[in-house]
Amino acid sequence: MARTTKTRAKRKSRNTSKIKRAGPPSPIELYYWPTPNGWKISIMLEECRLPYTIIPVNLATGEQFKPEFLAISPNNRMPAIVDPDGPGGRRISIFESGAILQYLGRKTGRFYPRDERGRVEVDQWLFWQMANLGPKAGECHHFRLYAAECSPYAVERFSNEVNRLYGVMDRRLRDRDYLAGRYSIADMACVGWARYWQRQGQDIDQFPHLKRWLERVLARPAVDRAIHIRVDEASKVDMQDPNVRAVLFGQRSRSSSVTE
Ligand SMILES: N[C@@H](CCC(=O)N[C@@H](CS)C(=O)NCC(=O)O)C(=O)O
Repeated sequence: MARTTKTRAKRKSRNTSKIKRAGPPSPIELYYWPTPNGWKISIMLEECRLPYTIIPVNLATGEQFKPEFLAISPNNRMPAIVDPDGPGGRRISIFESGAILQYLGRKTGRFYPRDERGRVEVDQWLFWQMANLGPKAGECHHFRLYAAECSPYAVERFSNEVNRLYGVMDRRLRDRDYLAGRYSIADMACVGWARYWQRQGQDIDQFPHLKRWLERVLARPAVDRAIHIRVDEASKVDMQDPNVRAVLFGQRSRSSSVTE
């Protein structure tokens, strides 16, 4: 896998020359491709100013199926991270963007409240994204943009679901700036999907509170940096290329124990 390095400078430390300091934190390895799920983690890393290295996982050529990637992400999906300074000072690997966000929130104490009530608020909206907005918007993109044949039923079904979910968000945001009150990992999980409302056949003006939230979150410098990380190979992908489509669509179990 190609490796691009993007390491944030360590923040200035106070002058404590007599105190022996540990070295700079080892960069977190982010297995990444520029999609709404990948952005969740690049946003959190940028917001926390954690040092990290991007390891592109070229989904178009099937790098998600390489044994070394499956060893850390058995569902053949990115994002995944490896933190060399995990619990107990030992390396840890994590897959599933929601689990990664919670881990980074606990590790840094940022964007994920410590008090139980605050944490439950964030968890509800994070899980809502993982179980609803992400999967439904993903299918919406698939049937509207990538499906080989137009399936009006599927397009209507998933466009309606996204519309319903945007209505849920809009109501939630009527009397608060962010999904869980303060800006949190729940907002980071949702913004990459919501910014594609046009691709999902939606009219953002139907959702004024969601629209303002989207503008607010996208205006954050860390979010702007995170969603514009350039991965050269990704900009060359042609989703109409039969080889790419063969990798991405129609995946079935690859377990050797499965017989057809
Ligand atoms: N629930 C997973 C979903 C991740 C996911 O669907 N990633 C997509 C890109 S957005 C992927 O890696 N696709 C690879 C493939 O379809 O083979 C998460 O949130 O981490």
